[in-house]
Amino acid sequence: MLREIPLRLKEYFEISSGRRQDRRILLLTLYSEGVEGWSECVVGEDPAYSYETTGTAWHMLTEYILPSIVGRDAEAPEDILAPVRWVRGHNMAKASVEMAGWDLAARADGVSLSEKLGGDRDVVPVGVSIGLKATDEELHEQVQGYLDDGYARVKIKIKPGRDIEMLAGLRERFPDAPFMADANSAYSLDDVDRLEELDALDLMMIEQPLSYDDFFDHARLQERISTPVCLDESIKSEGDLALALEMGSCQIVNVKPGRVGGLGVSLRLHDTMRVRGMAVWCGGMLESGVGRAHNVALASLPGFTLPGDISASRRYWERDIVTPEFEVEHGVMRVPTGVGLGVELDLDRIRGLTVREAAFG
Ligand code: OSB
Ligand code: MG
Repeated sequence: MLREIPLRLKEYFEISSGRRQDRRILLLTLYSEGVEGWSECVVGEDPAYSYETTGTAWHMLTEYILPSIVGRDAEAPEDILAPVRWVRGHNMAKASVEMAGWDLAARADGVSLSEKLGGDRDVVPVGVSIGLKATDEELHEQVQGYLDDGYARVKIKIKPGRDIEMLAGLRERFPDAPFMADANSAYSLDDVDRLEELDALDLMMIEQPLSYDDFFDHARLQERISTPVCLDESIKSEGDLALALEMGSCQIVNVKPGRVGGLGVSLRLHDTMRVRGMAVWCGGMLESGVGRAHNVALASLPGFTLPGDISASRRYWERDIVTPEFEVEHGVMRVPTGVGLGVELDLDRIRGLTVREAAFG
C-alpha cells in the first residue's frame, strides 16, 4: 500500500537551490505472510536535490515497480527489486521498496532493523542541519539553541553570497563548536579561491561544493583545500564511490539509503569505506519518523563514526507520526531495540492525513 500524507515542517528549510516547508511524504507498506514492512520514500517535492520528485516516485512506484513485485517471492530484501533492475535510475522510488523489505525481514526474524543490518551500537552520534537564514543573528540564535540541545555537530547550508563571511562570523562567536558546511552544488571550480578560504574556518568538512556529478572537479578542488570534501549528491551507486575514491574526489561520504537505491547498497558503501579507514555518516532528507527509523538503524553500523543528519522529531515536526518520537540527548540518539523499525506508527493519524493511496495485489 502506497500513501501520500502532507506534513508541514515547523519552519521552512532552505538550501542553495530553494526553500521547502510543506512536505509530501510517501509511505509504503509491504505485506507478506502476515508480516508488514514500512518505509518512507525520501523524494523531495521538486527536482532540485535529485531529478526524482514526489510526482515521479508516485508514477514509478504505481506504474512500474509495485505492479512488478507483488505476489513474487524474494529470498532477501534486495531481491525484491530483481524484476525492476531494467528500470534506469529512480533510486529513491526503488529504495523505498527495498527498505520496506528490510523492515519486513527484520520483523519476520523477530529482530530490530539495526540488528538485521549488522548494527553494533545502541546509541548513535547525531548532528543537525540548519538551512539558510535571512540574517546572521537568526543563524547564531539557532546554532546556540541546537548546541544547547546537545547536538554533536552543526551543519550550515551555504551558497555564494552567504558563505565565508557568514561562517567566519559564526566561528568567531562559537570558537570551538563542531561545524561543517553544505553547499548542495552551488559552486564551480571558478570559485576555488573563495573555497580556499574555508580552510581557515576549522570545518569538519565541506559537503558537495560542486556539481552533483562532477567527480573530476571535486578531485581538483580537494587538491587545493585541506578541508575534507564530503560527497552527497554525487554518490548514487557503488560505481560512483569507486570512481570518487580512484580520483580522490572526497575523503568522506554522506550515505543516504534513498539516494543510493537502498540499504543493501548502503551497507556495501559502508564496507568499502571502512576497509580504507574512511569515515561515513548517515544523511537526512527531512524524513518523518518512518524514514528516520531506517536512518538510525543504518547509522548503528560501526563505520558510521561521524554524527549523522538524524535529528530529533521535534526539530522537524509539531508531532511526528511515530511513537515514541526520536529524541537527542548529549549528542546521541537511542537506536530502537523493538522488532523491525522499533517504533509504533500512529495509524489513525496516518489514515486521517492520507490524501491519496494505491493498493496492489
Ligand atoms: O543536502 O543533506 C542535504 C535536506 C533535504 C535535501 C538535501 C539535504 C538536506 C539536509 C537536511 O541537509 C538533513 C535532515 O535534517 O534531514
Ligand atoms: Mg547534502
